[in-house]
Amino acid sequence: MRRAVCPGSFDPVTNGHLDIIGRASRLFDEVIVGVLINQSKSGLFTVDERIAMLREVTSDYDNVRVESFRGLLVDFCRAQHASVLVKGIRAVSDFDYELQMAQMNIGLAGVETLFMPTNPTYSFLSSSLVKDVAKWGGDVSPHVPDLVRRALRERLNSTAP
Ligand code: COD
Repeated sequence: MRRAVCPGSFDPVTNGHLDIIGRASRLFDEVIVGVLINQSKSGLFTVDERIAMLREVTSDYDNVRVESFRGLLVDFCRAQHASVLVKGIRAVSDFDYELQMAQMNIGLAGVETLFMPTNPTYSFLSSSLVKDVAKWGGDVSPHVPDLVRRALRERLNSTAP
């Protein structure tokens, strides 16, 4: 079985993430979305909340499941019997660091990284930008699923649409 991991913080999931997950699901038999538990960085949403949102918005994909992980990503891949990571690349600036991580991950455990160019519609999109726009009452509806837009509005107590 060809199995891939799409890792990230997903705080929260955006349409850019979803585009990569959906495209990966067409290339692999199974895709595991890995949500990092980062003890040194508290997010806007808890890991459980991020997972719940991800499960809801990927529920149409039969071959996608969502799990959390802590520690090294390659250990998570090993535990999931996945030998490929799928990462979205938005711009050249992403590539520098992603290349370093890819080389480290193949050296650590032979885990390959497949870079997928972002859909141009989402090339500027990040969870941080979305949170900032939502915080100040901007409209994030083109950038996140509706469930995430509502969760952002509630969490940030914003007057955004
Ligand atoms: N379009 C396309 N792809 C996108 C977009 C977009 N608009 N936005 C994000 N993405 C993709 C990127 O591929 C990104 O890698 C992924 O989605 C997740 O993005 P984020 O922002 O939610 O998550 P990050 O970048 O914070 O996640 C970083 C990891 C969790 C992958 C990384 O920190 C990690 O591997 N940590 C585990 C510890 C470890 O193994 N460290 C050693 C690494 S060598």
